[in-house]
Amino acid sequence: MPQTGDLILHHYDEAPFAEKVRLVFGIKDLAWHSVIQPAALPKPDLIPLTGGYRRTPVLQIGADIFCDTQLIIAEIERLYPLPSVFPDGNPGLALALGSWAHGPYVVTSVALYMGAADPFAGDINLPSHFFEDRKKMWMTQFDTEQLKAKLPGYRTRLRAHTDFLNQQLADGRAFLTGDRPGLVDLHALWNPWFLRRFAPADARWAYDPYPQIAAWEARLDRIGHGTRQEMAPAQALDIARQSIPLPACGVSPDDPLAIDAGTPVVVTPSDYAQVPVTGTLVGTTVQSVSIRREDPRVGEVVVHFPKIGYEIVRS
Ligand SMILES: N[C@@H](CCC(=O)N[C@@H](CS)C(=O)NCC(=O)O)C(=O)O
Repeated sequence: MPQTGDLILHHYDEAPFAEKVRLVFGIKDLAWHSVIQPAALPKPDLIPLTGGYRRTPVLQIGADIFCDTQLIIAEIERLYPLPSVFPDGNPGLALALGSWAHGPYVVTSVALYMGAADPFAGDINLPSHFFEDRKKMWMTQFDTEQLKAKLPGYRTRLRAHTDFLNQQLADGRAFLTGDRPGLVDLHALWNPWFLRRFAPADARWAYDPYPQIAAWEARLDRIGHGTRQEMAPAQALDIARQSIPLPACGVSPDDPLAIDAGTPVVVTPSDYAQVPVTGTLVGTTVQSVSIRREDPRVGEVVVHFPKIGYEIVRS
């Protein structure tokens, strides 16, 4: 039976951003509930929780909904600090590296996949409208129709990004920041994990020359995902409905946002999948923003977003 405070991850198995969180569960040896959501729109069992945010993964704890791996991983680290995802004691650097990972690094591999002659070359289970869905979703980063001529540029940049990994692994260390795995590894794993599944030929080209990368990937793979238990989407929605969101942390009067608690606001990703989410501002921290929403299926929920990568304006 699920308990109050249980970790419920909305994801799908092929999602590389979700793999980051699954590996955090593995590093911390946590038990969690897995709710499989569609890989492409529509997502009728996710949107009642998020109010429109469609990206994967989303973490649910009762009626609190955490969007974006930046915030999801920070929240898991706060709740379960040991073993830390900052094993070398550099949390600020590891978190800041998210802006590299979620920006130029990820976009490079996604462009290679989207621009491939056969974008379904991998042996993965995706809906038939996946590619069309992603074309629209990535429109703010690149025009898929124009990608072919740009692939050499993306390839040469991928090699430059990969060189960062090789520089870290050059002294024979097991993980990127030392002998224990952490968030920096999870940021860097994104591209090889994604390309090996979605564009195997590009992955072979990119990583076969570097056996140290394959050995590092295998070490990360051995961490596993903690203890996963499947949950039906309807059960997760019922849990949200039966739960009360945790008390809001309030809005600091010196937050440069200068929006009072109780004000209707809209929060929108600023990079891609720019679907606005409307709610009432109930809290901000230096890193996050929280809004309360009502939904006929799940009742009152509080949705939490990181500030970095999101636009917050009065509605
Ligand atoms: N910045 C977000 C990015 C998440 C993201 O782009 N996830 C991909 C899947 S791995 C996605 O949402 N694709 C569209 C979808 O699942 O609907 C995060 O860190 O969570």
